[in-house]
Amino acid sequence: MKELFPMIPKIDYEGPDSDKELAFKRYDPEAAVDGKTERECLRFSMAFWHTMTGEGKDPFGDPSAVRPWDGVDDPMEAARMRMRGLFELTEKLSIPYFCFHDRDIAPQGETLRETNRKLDEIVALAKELMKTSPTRLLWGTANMFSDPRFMHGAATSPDPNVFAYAAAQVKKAIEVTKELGGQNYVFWGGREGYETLLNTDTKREQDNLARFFRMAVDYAKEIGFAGQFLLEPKPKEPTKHQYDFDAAACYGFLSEYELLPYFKLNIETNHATLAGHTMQHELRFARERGILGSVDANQGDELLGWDTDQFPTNLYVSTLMMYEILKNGGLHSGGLNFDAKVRRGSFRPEDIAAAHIAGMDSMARGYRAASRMIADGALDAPLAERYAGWRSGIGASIEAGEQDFESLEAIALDMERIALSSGRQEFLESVVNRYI
Ligand code: XUL
Ligand code: CO
Repeated sequence: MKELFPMIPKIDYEGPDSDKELAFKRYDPEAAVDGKTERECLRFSMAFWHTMTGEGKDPFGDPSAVRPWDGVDDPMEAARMRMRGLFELTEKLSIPYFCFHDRDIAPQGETLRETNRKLDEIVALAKELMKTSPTRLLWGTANMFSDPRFMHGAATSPDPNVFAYAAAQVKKAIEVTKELGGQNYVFWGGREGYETLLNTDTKREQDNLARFFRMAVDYAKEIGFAGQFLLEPKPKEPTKHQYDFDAAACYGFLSEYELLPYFKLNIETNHATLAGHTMQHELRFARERGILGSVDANQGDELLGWDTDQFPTNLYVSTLMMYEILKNGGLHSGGLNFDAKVRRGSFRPEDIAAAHIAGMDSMARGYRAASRMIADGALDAPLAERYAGWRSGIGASIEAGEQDFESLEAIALDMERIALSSGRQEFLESVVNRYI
């Protein structure tokens, strides 16, 4: 088949000294680590919406991206080209997975029935391409935020007809995710949130959201979809307040509605920072509760307060991310999905490759630094030392449940001044720097 991106070659690993734009400097897909290849360990994924459907538009500017389907009038032909382009680029870049929303890969029709028909046609093409390609589906999802019908939310809409439409859409999206062997299914809360409390019944909306998730869980069981359901936290944008604010809010919601056994989280770096957290905080919170499922790897801009979805190039962040992921025993069915878009000025097709290379190199470098940090116990030893008091004496007795306020008062009343110990934050930061 004719190449759509002849200007992008198969990307080779050339090592840290390479100055070539289109070459890996750190990510070595075939390198062996713990009996696996780096490709298998890192489980990178390309986001269809940014890389294939994105056009380089912004609120002030028209499409800027130069793509092989420019000028193709038939939306279905453009959709076919995009799907072929996805397989071509993932293979050239040694990216084993991709992710999509239903509406990224195929255009809408007049009715949902017609929309589903178009979707089926593109899904069949993807399935055909998978026969000769190593590229697999990490997760599928439904876009329930672009169409005006979802302006007040989908599962949290005040209009039950919208709830019904959303249910039908997710039903179909789960079916096609299963059809393509998707390993997970993602719910990002689109417009599930509110603009003003003056017109919003927040309790009813969240009850309905839980009801919706319950129906999805039941349907997956009914059709034998064994993929992992993932909830993707985000605090704001597009709504002022998104219900799935951060990992802790998602955990509270899933616990309250007894959905915890069926869901893990898909945590995104830019969403973490929008919530006022570090990515490491979000990953740690999820990991400690056994719900770290997958990652949308990107980054925001320190100076901008919105979801800029840039490719992840910050090595400090990638190292601490990989630290939490490795401590989680990996991401299991999840992966590192580049929910990231090239800047508007990076309009060339080559920029797509360069951006993914930059992201993969950063994550691979973080992965290696974190692996060595863990192997050396570089942070474990100081941590164990800091909490040593809990392993014997009064600490062990408290943790064993043997103490109460009265017994502790008896110990404290005549206690000598407590000897303080340093948190050694700056030293520990220098330890991390040493490994990067
Ligand atoms: C939006 C976002 C989505 C989800 C999938 O901020 O991150 O692209 O990842 O719907
Ligand atoms: Co995302």
